[in-house]
Amino acid sequence: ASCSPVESRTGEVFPEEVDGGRRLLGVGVRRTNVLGLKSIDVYAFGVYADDSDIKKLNEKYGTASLSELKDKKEFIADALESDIRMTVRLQIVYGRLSIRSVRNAFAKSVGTRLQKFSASEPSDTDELLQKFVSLFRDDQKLPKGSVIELSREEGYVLRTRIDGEELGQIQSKLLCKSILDLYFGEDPLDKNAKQEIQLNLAGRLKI
Ligand code: DAO
Ligand code: DAO
Ligand code: DAO
Repeated sequence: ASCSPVESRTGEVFPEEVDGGRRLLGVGVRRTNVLGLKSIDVYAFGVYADDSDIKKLNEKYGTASLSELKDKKEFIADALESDIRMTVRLQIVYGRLSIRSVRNAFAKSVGTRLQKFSASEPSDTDELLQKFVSLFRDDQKLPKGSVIELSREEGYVLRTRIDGEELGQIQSKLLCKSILDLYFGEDPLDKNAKQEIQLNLAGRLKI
C-alpha cells in the first residue's frame, strides 16, 4: 500500500520521508468544535515510521495476513508500545491559536491518555505533564504554516521541535505512547487517518 502525501481537507502537502528514513504512513486532520457551533481545522498531520524498526513486529505478526492486521487492535497496541522510531509532523492551518486553547486542548487530549495508560503502569503523570509543558514558553507563537514535530526516538525518548528548532527531550514510554495514541490509538483524532496508518504499517511488515 502506498500513501498520498496530500491531506485532502486542508490541501497540506507532507514530505514522503523525514528524519533519515522514516516514511509516511498516513495523513489526517485535527478538527475542533467551537461552542458546538462550528468546526475548524486546527492542523494537518502526517505520521512516519522507520522501516527497519517496524520489523520488530515481525516476530509476532510476520505470518499474519494484511486483512487480518488491518483491523487488529492488538497489532496497534503493540505498535504503540514498541521501541519503533516514529515522527508525527503537525502543520498548523488555523493561525489564531492562543496558548490558552492549546493548553486546554492538550490537557484534555494527552492528559486523559496519560491517566488511562498509567492505570496499568504506575507513574507520576502530573510530573510528566509539567515536564512537557515546561518545554514551551508562554509567548510561543504558532502562526499558520508552523510545523511541530513530535518524535519517538530510540529508548522511548520524546523529542519536540517547532519549525526545526529543538525544544527538548523527555525519556518516557508513557508520554510517547500517550501522544502517538492520539493519532492511531483506539479513539483517534481522525478515524480515516488511523485506518490508513494501520494498513500501511501492516503493509510494511511484509516487505
Ligand atoms: O482558539 O478559539 C480557539 C479554538 C482553538 C481550538 C484549540 C484546539 C487546539 C488543538 C491543539 C493544537 C496543538 C498544536
Ligand atoms: O495547564 O491546564 C494545564 C495543565 C497542563 C496542560 C499542558 C499543556 C501543554 C501544551 C503546551 C503549552 C504551551 C505553553
Ligand atoms: O491535538 O490535542 C492535540 C494535541 C496535540 C499535541 C501537540 C503538542 C505540542 C504543543 C506545542 C505548543 C506550543 C505552544
